[in-house]
Amino acid sequence: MENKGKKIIFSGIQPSGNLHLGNYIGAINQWVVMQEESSEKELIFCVVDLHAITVYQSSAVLKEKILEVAALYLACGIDPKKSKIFVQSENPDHSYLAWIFDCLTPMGWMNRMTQFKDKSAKQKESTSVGLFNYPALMAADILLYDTDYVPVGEDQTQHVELTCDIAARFNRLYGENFKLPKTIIDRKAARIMSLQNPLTKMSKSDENQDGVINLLDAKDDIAKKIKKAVTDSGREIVYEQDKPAISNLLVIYSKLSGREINSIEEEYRLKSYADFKNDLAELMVDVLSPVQDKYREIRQDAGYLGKVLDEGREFAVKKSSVKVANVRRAMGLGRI
Ligand code: ATP
Ligand code: LTN
Repeated sequence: MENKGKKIIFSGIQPSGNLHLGNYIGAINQWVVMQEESSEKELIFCVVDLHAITVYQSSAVLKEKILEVAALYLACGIDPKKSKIFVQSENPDHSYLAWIFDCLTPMGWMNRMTQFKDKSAKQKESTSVGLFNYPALMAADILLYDTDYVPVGEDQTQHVELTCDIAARFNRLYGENFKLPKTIIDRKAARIMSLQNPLTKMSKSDENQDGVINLLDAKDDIAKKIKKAVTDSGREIVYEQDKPAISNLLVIYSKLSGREINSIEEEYRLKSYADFKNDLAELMVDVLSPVQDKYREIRQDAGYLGKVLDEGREFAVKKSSVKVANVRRAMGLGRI
């Protein structure tokens, strides 16, 4: 399909736990940068609660986390005057189109998804069919809005590629209805690693929370987690392939300060790990404190958050209902 007019950007995060520094650096920060660039675009950010329930969530916690994630989008700099925010399950078109994609996607394509392999290994016998089909719902999220760009961390690139395969298959079988999206990745920030195991990514569902800096962590906890962060053998503060722990800390420092890694290496050439960690903890608190203050302000104003999410839902439903009607017509579904 031809790209006409505004470019459309779509992304989402699951309300399945605490948002952390990996989500911030790898995803939300990119969204804010795109939002502030001058070119004409439509930005849509979703709280993907239907994705979250692919593993069990207690209803009381889920309800709270949906509002927490939405408020954190705003606190991190997503501006409702420039971007739309909505909750996925409030627009039924997502699950409708996901079912259609389930019917269109060969099992073999889904079988290749590495995230399913990783997550199902942790779930064991309680793995749900929904966790397996998860990428079809993600494809629906993206394709409903004629998305051009999907800004995500590296772990999601395979899902966006599958989205393109599903779109192309639909277009071949039923006519051109879907635009093929592109992933947008900030290569240097795409994979922030656990502070306790720099070979695995920082993740909401990590059992060892010492390795995860949450956006709402208290100052003291941030300092403790940085202090405890594992380091590599040797004493140099340098970015090198065989030094994954200190390299990860340097990437985090660079992303939070906006400084190049080599200028940070130069500053700490004659200093110790302890000096570096103290300064990193201070920098992190400086960046996260204003986000936390703004978050508290927004959470106290339920009316404001509700209004932002209502407007987002109205916008989303208006747009997606046209797409779903076209899809039904193309497929011969119902009496449309
Ligand atoms: P879970 O552990 O439940 O899978 P998660 O921490 O991986 O959660 P998601 O909701 O799956 O978080 O991810 C939201 C966004 O944040 C996605 O774009 C994802 O690529 C990005 N992201 C998640 N973790 C990292 C990370 N460690 N580094 C960079 N980006 C990340
Ligand atoms: N699968 C993504 C979350 C997600 C998403 C999307 C991201 C669901 N739908 C659409 C971008 C676009 C994840 O981060 N785990």
